[in-house]
Amino acid sequence: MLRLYGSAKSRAIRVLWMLSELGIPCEHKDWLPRSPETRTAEFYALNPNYRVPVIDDDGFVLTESMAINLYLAKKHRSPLYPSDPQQEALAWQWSIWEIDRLDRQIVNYCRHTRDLPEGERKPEVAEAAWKEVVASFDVLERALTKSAWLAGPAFSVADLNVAAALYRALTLDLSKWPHLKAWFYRCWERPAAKKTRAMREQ
Ligand SMILES: N[C@@H](CCC(=O)N[C@@H](CS)C(=O)NCC(=O)O)C(=O)O
Repeated sequence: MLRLYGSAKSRAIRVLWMLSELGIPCEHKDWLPRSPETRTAEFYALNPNYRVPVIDDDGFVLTESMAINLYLAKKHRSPLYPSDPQQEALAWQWSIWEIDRLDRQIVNYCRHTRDLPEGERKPEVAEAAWKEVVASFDVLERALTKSAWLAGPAFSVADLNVAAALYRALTLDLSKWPHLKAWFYRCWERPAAKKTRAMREQ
């Protein structure tokens, strides 16, 4: 059976959402980032970066949330994985783009405005991060003005990967980006997304 390492309170939420879309059971190692379980020699053997999520698919070990979701959707011949090569490439493009342009930026913004204890927050980090988040939201707004979904005519792994990575944006005011906002809530209204969100917020 597929084993997933990583709590819903981590980037593993992306993989949990995908597994729920695919209806695949998994043995869930519900471990928090930096927890003692992720600091063992056994975990190092799985991921020498000491990070979650990691999957072990009958001996095939894979790290990186975006790669894991692309792999799972493709392996299980899901309609979420575009069959058209150009739409497939767009799914890779948006997944890689998110990691580069938004992944840490949105975390840094939220950490330094509300998640960290007040004394540890650095306004200059929040400000720099927000500038990058705004630029990336503008990019998404532009793309979603032209098309309802990121990679083809329907919801796909591209939408899941980007929307899931933007979990923290559920508490942000997105009204400056109406197409992004509508797309984002369409994604998070999916039953699999709601189920996964509940795992994180329980
Ligand atoms: N690019 C990686 C990032 C993984 C990552 O940074 N995971 C965090 C939790 S969300 C972690 O395990 N951090 C542990 C640490 O900082 O030592 C992915 O998308 O899977």
